[in-house]
Amino acid sequence: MDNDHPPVQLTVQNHIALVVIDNPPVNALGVAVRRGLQQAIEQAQADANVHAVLIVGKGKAFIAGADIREFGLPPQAPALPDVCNAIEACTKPVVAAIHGPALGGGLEVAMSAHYRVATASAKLGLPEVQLGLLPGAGGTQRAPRLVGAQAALDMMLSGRHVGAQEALRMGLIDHVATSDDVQAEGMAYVRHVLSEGGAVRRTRDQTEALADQVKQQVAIDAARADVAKKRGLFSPAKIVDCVQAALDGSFEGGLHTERALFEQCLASPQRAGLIHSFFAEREVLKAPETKVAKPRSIKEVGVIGGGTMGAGIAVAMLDAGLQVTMLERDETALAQGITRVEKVYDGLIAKKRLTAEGKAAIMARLTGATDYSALAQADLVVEAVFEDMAVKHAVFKQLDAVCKPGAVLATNTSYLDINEIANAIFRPQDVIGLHFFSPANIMKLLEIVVPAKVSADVVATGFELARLLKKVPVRAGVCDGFIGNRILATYRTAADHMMEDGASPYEIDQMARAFGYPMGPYEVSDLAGGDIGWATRKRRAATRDPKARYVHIADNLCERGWFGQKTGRGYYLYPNGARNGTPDPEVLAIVAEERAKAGITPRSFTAEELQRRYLAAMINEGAKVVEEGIALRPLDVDVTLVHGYGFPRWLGGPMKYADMVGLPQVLGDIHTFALDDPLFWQPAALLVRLVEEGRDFESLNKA
Ligand code: T1G
Repeated sequence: MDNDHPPVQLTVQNHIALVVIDNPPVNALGVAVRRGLQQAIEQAQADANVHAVLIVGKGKAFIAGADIREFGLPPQAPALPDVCNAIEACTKPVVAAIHGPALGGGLEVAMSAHYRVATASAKLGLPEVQLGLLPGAGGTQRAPRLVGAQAALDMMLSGRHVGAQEALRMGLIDHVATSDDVQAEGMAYVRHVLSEGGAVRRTRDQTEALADQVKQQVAIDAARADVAKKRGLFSPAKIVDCVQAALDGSFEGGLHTERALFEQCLASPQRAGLIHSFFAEREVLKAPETKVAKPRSIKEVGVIGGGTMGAGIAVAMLDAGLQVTMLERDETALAQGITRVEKVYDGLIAKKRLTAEGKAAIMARLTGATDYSALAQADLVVEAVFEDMAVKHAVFKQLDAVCKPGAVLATNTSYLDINEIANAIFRPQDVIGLHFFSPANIMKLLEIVVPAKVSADVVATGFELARLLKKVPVRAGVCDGFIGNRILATYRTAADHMMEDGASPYEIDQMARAFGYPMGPYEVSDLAGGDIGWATRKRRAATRDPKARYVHIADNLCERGWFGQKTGRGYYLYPNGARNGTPDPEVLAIVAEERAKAGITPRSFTAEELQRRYLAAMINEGAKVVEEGIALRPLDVDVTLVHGYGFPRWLGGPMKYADMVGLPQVLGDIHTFALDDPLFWQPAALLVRLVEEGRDFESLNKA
């Protein structure tokens, strides 16, 4: 912070102390801002010429919250709770005028003021729970006193943003401004307060919203029961405890409880994981090409293929407001593709999340075609046709002939060599991989696969498309499986090895769920369809290392047509189309049979060993993917596994998790496991080097 640009400026105008927070880009409450705020309040308090105080934020936000980068570092005074208490203790009325985000500590500052006014652009919220934390500057005590336990718990447990009108209705603010001039509106409201006598209305003294103790307790009990149902996160239950303290005890007592529980959340690995995810999800947007090239315009897009993937991609494009042409080989297939799109919107209508008119307006932007000439004006075309190189070549040959110059030509292939596709046409510079995940209109991850000859502005266009589609983009290099599927293949193989060595598929799935995955690898296989992995194994058979261990169990099930949910059985039984599978004794007999064929005497595994092997394989392959430049940084692997493969976001991703466990331990595990399979457990050179140098994966994220 340079001195001639202090992050908090105080001027006095007509007896009103104007406190402007100016800490770009979002007025985060770093230590300099906290000091500046505290000094401003002290100065206003001491100045007899000052009759009232107005706090506003400069730029696009009131205050976005505490400076998230400070967490995990030694705390620096003044602590935010003390700043908030000082604001509240001012003997002159303090008004907070809010525009844009007032989040976390930002809203806590506003709630410690005596009055709040907001413009239409205001976004008020207490999203600390999304960082593994809780409002730690009085928010858990002041919010219930303003809006009651129910509304306060809803805000704190969801982290959602509340607009100005809803905030007014809740009692969170006192007035909605009629213009966007937040400073003028704030000044007008201060004059209104002074004209009404200028009372100092301390939030800690508000009791009305908590008056009906029975009703408040019912809300707290309901929230506690709801939190108990949701596994995984640590801080929600602590938030409920804080609101209980607000109901039961004194304000100071409640602050004491809040501080103690905030410290517990701060110390939790979930805070480290979630904050890592917060920044990683922003870092992945900054691919090198996006810094040197502007994206091409995207208004009209073409989707080739109306199957599950093609229809899902078409819905994602339609949801982004784009004009979409779906191309299929004939009218029958086209009709089926359009029906798949319609079914998605009919489902939303059934859930009352879309009206029939809304659906009609969306479908009006979808055009069907069976002739490539319909794509002549498309700005971008993505193909989602059969995963066969000859088919891809035929599609791109047509696109090369028909599409306008500068059209971006994308493939959704999940493993084929995109360089080979690009080199087969006359404009390889326009070819890129856009790897969507099924269901493509739901899954957030979009791997943007960068072939050798693609131009930088086409890569930038891929990132722009991700922004339009509200996807999480990760830049990936070309290899079999790019980032996610390549790592998945490795940790799935590790699971198969453990299954053949003595663990049941059900124990392995249970381990993954206990770690925080929504499903284990065999449940995932049954959901996606075992035939997909089977096709991959058959494809790779010719090039598979004959010395590599190969487990036949999955093939054995597939040869019986046991693909999973879609065939009524896979690793689990799904009687009468049940969604939740039940373990199948016949599968266990097949596993035993395959063990015998392989000459293996089964042994038992502890849940901990299952987890360490599963994660060591994932981390080791992730290190290889970074080492080879397929992923730019370890954080790109983290974002991929979190947003495409169910890795628990509160642990930050496999590479962040490895840093938290300690790379020496991970490498030690790999060396131990290599004793019985040196080929599969070859340690990544990058991992070995980092351990030798005493560094971690995070050190590569910063580079
Ligand atoms: N601290 C530090 N940096 C932040 C930040 C924060 N709170 N919020 C945003 N940034 C950075 C972000 O990394 C990015 O940096 C740039 O600002 C623009 O962000 C004690 C404990 C405010 C809605 O959780 O939700 O208060 O990439 O790309 O899309 O009780 O940022 O440019 O280098 O997201 O316009 C609670 C988090 C903190 C709000 C703006 N507050 N931020 O969205 O821009 S904990 C939050 C957001 C706390 C107290 C507790 C969003 C936004 P770079 P952006 P945006």
